[in-house]
Parts: sequence; structure tokens; C-alpha cells
Amino acid sequence: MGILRLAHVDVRTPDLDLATAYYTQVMGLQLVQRGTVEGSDAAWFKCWDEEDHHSLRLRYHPRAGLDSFTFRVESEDDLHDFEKRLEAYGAQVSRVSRGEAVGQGESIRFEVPSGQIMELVWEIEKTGNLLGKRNPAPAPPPDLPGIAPPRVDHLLVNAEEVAEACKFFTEVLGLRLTEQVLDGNGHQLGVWLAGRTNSPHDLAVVNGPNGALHHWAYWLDDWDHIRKAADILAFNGVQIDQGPTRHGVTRGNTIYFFDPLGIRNEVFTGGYWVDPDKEIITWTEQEFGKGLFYYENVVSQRFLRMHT
Ligand code: M3P
Ligand code: FE
Repeated sequence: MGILRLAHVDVRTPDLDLATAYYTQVMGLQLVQRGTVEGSDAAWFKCWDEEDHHSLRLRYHPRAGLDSFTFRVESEDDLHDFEKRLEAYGAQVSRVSRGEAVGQGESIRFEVPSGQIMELVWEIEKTGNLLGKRNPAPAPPPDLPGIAPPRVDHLLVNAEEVAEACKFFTEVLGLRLTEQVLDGNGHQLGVWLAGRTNSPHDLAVVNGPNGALHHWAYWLDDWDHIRKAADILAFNGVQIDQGPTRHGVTRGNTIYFFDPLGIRNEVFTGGYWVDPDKEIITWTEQEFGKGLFYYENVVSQRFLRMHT
């Protein structure tokens, strides 16, 4: 039983056409389909190496922000088991039946202690990656526009009570804590959590307002692609937030930037291999500048305070 990985992020945007142009031409995602969600225009996107139907859903709403985030579970029975565990914890769980959501079957939805809506799903429409399964090329066509990441990597949400969120994600949902930042009293200010992947994080939670989305990140294969991403972003007039640089936490290489409606994106590479028995790494609040951005060693207020 367990949580496999981040499946998709569902986001509200006040300008769906502008956001679609950015996510296809600058980020370089594939537009899967357009449609409506609860009467609003919506669009579904995926990365070129993703097998699932989509990893991003955008829908029009006057206020930008997170609708929900979805993790895929390992087996079909897990939905039922997680539903029981969530109800025992005191969460209100609702079932979304097959046919109600584009690209996936039955799912369960609930509010996490920090206020975001989370969804768990097992059945996902497998539409395949861009390369196919017969004599596939090792790389996508060289003329793909934009940054063109192969896949989504992780999500970071805010929480007023990071420790409470961490306890929920580890004890109720079974995610593994890989790194944490502690204040002088030993209280968690940030936590990095992994599912069944061997990556340092599939989900992270950092102190901030409940319900907020800090960013989600796409994977790139190496540091040189982060540099290229910076070139593409600067060329297209995209506002860069931080980097290119390196995290102390996770050891990843990174660049943060804002989509045209002000939502923060990241592209990320590197980081260490995580085995399930790996010991937790702890950062102290005094050294958090290096944990955040190892070269700069600053705790940027825009970075910590800006979210949607
Ligand atoms: C990451 C990461 C914050 C830390 C962010 C770290 C917002 O995004 O990928 O490790 O404090
Ligand atoms: Fe990140």
C-alpha cells in the first residue's frame, strides 16, 4: 500500500489563453485537450515523456490559485484503505466516480490539515509519451518549443502548522520525511517528503498561509538544461524569481520563475538518491539561507512570502 508519485496539479488561472500560450510555447508542454470544468473553460497538459493523460489542468477563474493536487496510489485497493485511514483521522472524504474527471477513474478527495484539497487516484488513462513503444528515439524531436521538461517532479504547498501537516502526510498517508528545517525550539519550519520514488521530494511543505500554493516543479535531465531554460525564460521576457542556482536542501539545481499570471514555477534537476531507509537530514534555522540557496546564502523574502 502506498502513495506512488505526484500525478497532476489542478490550477485556476484568470487568463486561460495567455496561460495556455505560456505553458505550451515557453514551458513547452503538450496541450492534450480543451474542455470545460464546472462551466469554466479548461485545458489539460502533459510533458513529452509522461505516459499518463495529463499532469496539469488549468481552468479559468478570476483568482489564480490551486484547485487541488493529485497523487497516484500503488494499487487499486489502496483507495479504500486510505479512505478508512483518513476517516479514522477525522478527514471528510468524498468519492469522485469514474467519468466525472477527465483522464482518470475513481478518486477520493479530502482537505489536508493545511487547507489544500488533495486527491488520490489509482486508475489513470495511459495515453503514452511522445516517443511511443516501438523502437523509440531516446530524445524528443529537437524542434519541441520552449523548455520542454520530460516530466513533472514535485509540488510545494504552504502550511501555518508545518508539524501538523508533516504528521498527517507521514502517519496517515505514509510519505517518508527526507529533510526538515527546524527553528531554535525544534519546531518544523519546512519538510520534504517522498512517496515511492527515490527522489528527495515529491511534496514539500513550508511555513506560510494555509491553502496556498508556493510552486510546482518540472524535472530536467541535467544542469545544462537549467541554463538553457534560463536563456529561454529571459528571451521570452519571463520574470525570473531565483537562480539558476543550487539548493542545499535536496542538493538540486534549480531556477524559479513566474507564469504570466503570477504563479511560481520551478525547473529542477540533480538531488540525491533516496532509499527508503535513508536517515533524515536536518537544517537549522540559522543555516536555512544555505539550505534554500546554497551559493547565495540568503533567505529571500519575496521567495518565502509570495504564493498563490
Ligand atoms: C524547493 C525544493 C522553500 C523551499 C523550497 C525548496 C519554499 O522548492 O525543490 O527543494 O522554502
Ligand atoms: Fe521545489
